[in-house]
Amino acid sequence: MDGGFSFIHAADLHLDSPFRGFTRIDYGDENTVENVLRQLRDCTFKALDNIIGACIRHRVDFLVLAGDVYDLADRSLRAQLRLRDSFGRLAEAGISVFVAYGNHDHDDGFRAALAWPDNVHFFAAGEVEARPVVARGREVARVYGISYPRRDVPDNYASLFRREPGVPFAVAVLHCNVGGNAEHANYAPCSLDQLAGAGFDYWALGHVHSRAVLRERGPWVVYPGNPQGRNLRETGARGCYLVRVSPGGTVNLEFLETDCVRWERLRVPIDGLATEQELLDRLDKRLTGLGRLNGGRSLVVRLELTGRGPLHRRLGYGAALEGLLEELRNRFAGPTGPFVWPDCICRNTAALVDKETLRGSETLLGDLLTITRAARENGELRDRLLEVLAPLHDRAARHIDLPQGGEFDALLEAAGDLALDLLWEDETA
Ligand SMILES: [Mn+2]
Repeated sequence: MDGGFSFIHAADLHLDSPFRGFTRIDYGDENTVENVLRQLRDCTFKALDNIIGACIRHRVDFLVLAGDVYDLADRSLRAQLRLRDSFGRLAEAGISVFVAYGNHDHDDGFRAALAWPDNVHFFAAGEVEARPVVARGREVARVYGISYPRRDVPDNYASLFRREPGVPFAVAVLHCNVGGNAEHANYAPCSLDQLAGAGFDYWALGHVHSRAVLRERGPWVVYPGNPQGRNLRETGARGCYLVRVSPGGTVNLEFLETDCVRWERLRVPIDGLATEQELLDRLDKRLTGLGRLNGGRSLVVRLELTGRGPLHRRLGYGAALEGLLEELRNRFAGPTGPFVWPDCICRNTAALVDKETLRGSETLLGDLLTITRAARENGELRDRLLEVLAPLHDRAARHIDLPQGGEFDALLEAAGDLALDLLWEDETA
């Protein structure tokens, strides 16, 4: 890039993650299970390979890793050796590497004594360091960063960053929680306003595993997310950002997918299906479609059956769900190659109930349906319900609003259905 430059921003590699959540492997051919487990064991490393490959292919000037490179502070030797070899490939290509450690790989943990190539800089713990990036004979950028000295960092590390005069483009590398994201530990807390006003051009963040561009330009504030999902909370495409900076300083971001095994959730309704064969056909179609959508990548899929129909009761007999699971695994995974692996099937279905006929009947269920309807249509009863709910709501007011109008109707309907399904199971079991 004449006059401009580029870099790749990644974070939260969690190399050598153990995949503890993945335990449901009890149905499936032994060699197939081994193939699935092997790919899961290797996928954080494969994602690293993909990042390195992208650096070389796009001829970037440097790579930034913003914390949690390793999964544990006691870094596995395997992970350290793989990382060193990967950085060696970048050294041969003349690409610099800047690494800041986060809460998972803080400075207090075990570290093997290895010789790292000269192109790599690990930021010191507890203080901000600055390193120039020189390309084609001049400094194109300066990279600032800080590592965690221990796991818990309650300090506002962002306040330690100071841009020096005369820096052409300033990148700040920090593992932190911006704006008190409740899904992640509140380490190195800071606010978006604070980052926006600190005088840098690009905040290369880590810690939050879902990618998010918190701010575009003036400055860019970016979480790339983790390059490889590790459990069902980390679904969908994962990767890193390729950041191109034009000679005039204009920044352009491109998301690059780097994950090898992808996690997905799939909801399949049983409505309108009468037989197990029809359900299998529907599941086959949906899983085939999902595999195609994800470019033939290996997938771990949590299947959820929803809706109403006669299959609800049939699937409750014996080990019907286990049988389905085994059949699907045999169809979609083998001893080699990419797989689509349903890790379990949740049955959140309900029986088909003819509500109108039931409502007219002199039964407990009939009464329940009559009361549910009255709660929606009778103003007095409705007000009384809202009164009863008010003190409950006071306690949760910070988290939810009191339901209004149509929302309240929908809740009443859902509550009535839930009560009906629970009683219906009891009565017909
Ligand atoms: Mn992390």
